[in-house]
Amino acid sequence: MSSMCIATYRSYDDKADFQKKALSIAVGLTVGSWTDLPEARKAEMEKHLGKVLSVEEHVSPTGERYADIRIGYPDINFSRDIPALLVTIFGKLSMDGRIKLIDLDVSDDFGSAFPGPAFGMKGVRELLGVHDRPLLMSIFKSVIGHDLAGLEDQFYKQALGGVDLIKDDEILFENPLTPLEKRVEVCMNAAERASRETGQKLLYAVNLTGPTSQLASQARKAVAAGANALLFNVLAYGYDVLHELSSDRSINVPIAAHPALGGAYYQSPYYGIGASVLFGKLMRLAGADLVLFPSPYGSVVMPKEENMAVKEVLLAPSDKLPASFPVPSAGIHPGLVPLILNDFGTDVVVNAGGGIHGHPMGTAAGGRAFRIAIDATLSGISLREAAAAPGGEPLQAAIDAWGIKE
Ligand code: 1AE
Repeated sequence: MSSMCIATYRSYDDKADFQKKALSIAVGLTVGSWTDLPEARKAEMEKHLGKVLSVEEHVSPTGERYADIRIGYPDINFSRDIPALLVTIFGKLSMDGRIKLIDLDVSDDFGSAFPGPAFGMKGVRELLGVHDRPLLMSIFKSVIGHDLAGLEDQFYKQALGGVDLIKDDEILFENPLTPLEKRVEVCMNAAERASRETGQKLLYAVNLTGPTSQLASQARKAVAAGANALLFNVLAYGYDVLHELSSDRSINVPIAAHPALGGAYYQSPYYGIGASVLFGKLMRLAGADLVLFPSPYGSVVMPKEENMAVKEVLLAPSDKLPASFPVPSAGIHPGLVPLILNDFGTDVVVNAGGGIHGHPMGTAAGGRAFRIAIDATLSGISLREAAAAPGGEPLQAAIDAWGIKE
């Protein structure tokens, strides 16, 4: 059999003949029509024809009929780029009734066009010199309308708390008060000052924004100004843009993929693209070094099963693609650290904005509270015990503010 990419769909339908439906997808998204073709033409077209690999029918706990349908798409039908693949397997079909793309396996041949993350989890750890614990990321909050001095001050306070990475808020775009290169300069300056105090290295993921045609040159400007990481709103631009940026050797810094717009794709059980494909397979294939997505515990919630599926995909051992760092995010506070570490182990970036800046003792104490919570959890010590120990005040204040989720 020729090399194929395999898409798995979940189709809900009260009455459909799912075998027939599967066949119509396999034919309709490849050769268009089959039974009407003369025999000689069929022989020529066979190599382009999609294959129904399996159809598993089920009834949901609420009594709804659905089927999981696997279709193989011959690689010969599309070029080696993610837009071509997505349009083939889920272009028109995505609008054709209750059907969701829940899994995707690309062939070795298709995958060979994608080196994946340039740094990946291992490379990010190497840049920071941290190999044995989860990383901590802090998010700028209150960025719009602030000037450079305001951002520098915010950055310094975050860095003093012992965070490993600081990312721009995803809603900070090019603006006259804090233009990209100036922002990088002042923030990297603050990073250096804080480093002298903490002894820690730090990555600053500056938000890469603007028209697609200018992204690569903006990224190069950011790197030339000293940026050592980028944040990128991947779904607003498309996976192919991430792929272009991550495989551009002149943009030699890790890229953190922000999940903005993701809810429009993955949240419905009936429509869209499953979280493990959206934030997992496609982000890793396209080269995201770190991938942000909601956790099961914070303010924006993703069901635990989906969350763990994203994790598995990002971290799955592979001799072809480096692992991407999972970054469960949104509404994270120190009282959630044991749950997150229980789910992810040490291969995770704990990421918080409000949970750091909103700390009752201030931003730097917010970072410290997280670091104490992470160290305690790794040592098997409860948060309450760690908070009561000498130096545990920042954690105690965080627990008083936000509690501990069991
Ligand atoms: C899912 C993305 C989370 C994010 O980007 C963000 O800004 C979170 O902020 P907090 O931690 O909820 O304040």
